[in-house]
Amino acid sequence: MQSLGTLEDLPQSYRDKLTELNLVPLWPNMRAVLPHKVPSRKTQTLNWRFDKLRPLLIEAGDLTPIEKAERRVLVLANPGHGLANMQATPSIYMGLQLILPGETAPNHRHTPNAVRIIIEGKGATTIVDGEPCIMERGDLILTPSGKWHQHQHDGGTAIVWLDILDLPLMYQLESSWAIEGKPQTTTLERDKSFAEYSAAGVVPEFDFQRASVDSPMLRYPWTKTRACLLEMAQHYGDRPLRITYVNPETGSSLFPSIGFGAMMLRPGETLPIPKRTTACVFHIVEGQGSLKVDTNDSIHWTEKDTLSAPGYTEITISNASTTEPAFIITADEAPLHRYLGIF
Ligand code: GTQ
Repeated sequence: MQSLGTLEDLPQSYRDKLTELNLVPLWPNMRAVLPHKVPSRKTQTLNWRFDKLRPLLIEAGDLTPIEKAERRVLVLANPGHGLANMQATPSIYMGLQLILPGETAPNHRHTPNAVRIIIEGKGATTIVDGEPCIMERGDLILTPSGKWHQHQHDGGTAIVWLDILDLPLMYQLESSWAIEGKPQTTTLERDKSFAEYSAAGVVPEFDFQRASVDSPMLRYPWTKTRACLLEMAQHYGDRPLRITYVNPETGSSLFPSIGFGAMMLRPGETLPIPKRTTACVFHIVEGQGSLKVDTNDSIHWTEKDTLSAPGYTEITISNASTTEPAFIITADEAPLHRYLGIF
């Protein structure tokens, strides 16, 4: 690889004239933006341990009333991207949200797509365009771009969930904005997904119409995903037990930006994840084990932890238990990479 001229090679007077006209010479910066063969990555491998985080989130409940927060969230910020930029990966934002009994996170809508993964607590509902989605451990609740959503909590103890949004991408595109709305009234008794998409290939006889919308299913219950993985384990020999969350009408990813998946690690299993272009995040629903990225030291994880890893790496994920399976939900930027032709 040829070494290129530096900025210092150029006379100061010339550099000043370039700056004056908002011009920059490419060659001193060429290798920074087009590194040889492997991209530079800011995403660091990291575990946001729930046991460390939880007390601070609960403390936020004392320190900041919901009226002063709109959303009471501690953001899982990857230091590689700069903490203030609130990014877990180039396109993924993650945060832990707390709602106390009786509180409502008020109605709003925004351009970023969002998914919540419930971590603990019961009795909360996210109302999405009038559709109330009940929130239980491990469920994925979608609030797609532009849809009104408010969270209300009628349960007896605090509820905590993980928010995953394509906010950094929208922000970079100068397209991230929100508006606040009046409180929603529910137009249904419960979410439509319950009846319309609870079993593949079966729909209610009356009033069902194939949706033409991008996100016909707003709630993906964990109990179904977990049962599916356990069923696969019966028939898959030693093949990887991984599923992808899809739009049930089209088979495409939940969002054009972020793709979601889940995996089960058998007792004692070590799963190599083939090298891919996309950064990835992992949320541990059940179990304990370790994550190894390239030749770095393994990182230990346990239930309710959330981890990140950069793309273009060999990732190995191991279940430390020899008796219990582990269950993990993943999110990555694969749909976007595929669209761009770089996956
Ligand atoms: O619950 O609507 O973590 O709008 C960040 C922005 C959660 C939400 C976040 C949001 C929300």
